[in-house]
Amino acid sequence: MFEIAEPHPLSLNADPDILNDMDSDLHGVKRFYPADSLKSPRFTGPYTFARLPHSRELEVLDAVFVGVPFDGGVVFRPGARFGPSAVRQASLLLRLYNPYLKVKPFDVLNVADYGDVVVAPSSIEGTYQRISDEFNKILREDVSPIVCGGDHSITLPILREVSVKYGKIHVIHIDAHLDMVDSHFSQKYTHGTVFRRALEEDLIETEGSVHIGIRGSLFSERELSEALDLGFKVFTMTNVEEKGLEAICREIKAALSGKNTYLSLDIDACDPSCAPGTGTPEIGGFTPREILKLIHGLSGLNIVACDLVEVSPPYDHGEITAFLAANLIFEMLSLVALRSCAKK
Ligand SMILES: [Mn+2]
Repeated sequence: MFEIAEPHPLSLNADPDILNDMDSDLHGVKRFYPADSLKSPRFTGPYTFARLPHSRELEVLDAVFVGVPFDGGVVFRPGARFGPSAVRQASLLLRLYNPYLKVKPFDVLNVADYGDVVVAPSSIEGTYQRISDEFNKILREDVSPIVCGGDHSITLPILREVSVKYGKIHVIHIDAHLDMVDSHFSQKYTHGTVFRRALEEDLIETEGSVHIGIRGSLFSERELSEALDLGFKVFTMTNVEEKGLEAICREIKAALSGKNTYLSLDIDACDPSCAPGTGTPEIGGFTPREILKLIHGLSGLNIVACDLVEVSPPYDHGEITAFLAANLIFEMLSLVALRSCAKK
């Protein structure tokens, strides 16, 4: 069984009269809440994540949802530039309480939708500069970014800024792929090279860092062993099947307890039957129940920032990928909220 924390008193302390007001005042502190869907229908805009207010007032915020609509790093199917808008749209049904993790994230954290980074669609270098500038601002104000991509190449400049703030960072990388290729078509910066570049730039503390969900055909018989040589622990889907998620989560938690950790979730970790809208689908992935179990199994870790990447709406069907992604981002936000509870 997982150890899931009892509700923290801070997670349950909102005044019910002001709960849900978009821009309330609680004991003189400006508070942000999702719009009340009992007062205004969910499909009335503007469309922000979970119907939160749009704000860049970093000085009063604890966490922000940030869209990074860039897909210039893909090597196969594009479309992830439309990920943030589809995820916002699919997030309109999110409510206030997380019963799995027993936390009300919007009571614990002042959260707003920061809007999108203004990327440069034709330039990965230009986009990286803009991502760095924006995340430098966010992190400098002690605000936790909850990021929605975009393809996986956006994670590198975010990791650069996270390591400026926290030093070398531990990474939990949930993905069908290792994303440790040296280059694609002689290009060093793609969505498949991101963790190799991050290691070369000395951004990641490899001891305790993990790739989980790895599966599918590989570039060579050495790809997996080379990744292991670079220092991450690897849990393939076969390992998941044999060991079980509970044992794996226990192992990850034992290694990363108390350590500053970045959580990066590529939606292609999930099976194409429940997440078809992505750039590089691989069969045999996590079901929604399994990915929830994995995320809940990480509760209690010191997650300082996180991303969910590679949602490609043009390849989605009936918004199923976007709905899955929106809900997984709510779970990740809840992990960040629990970290904040533990610190108070
Ligand atoms: Mn990836």
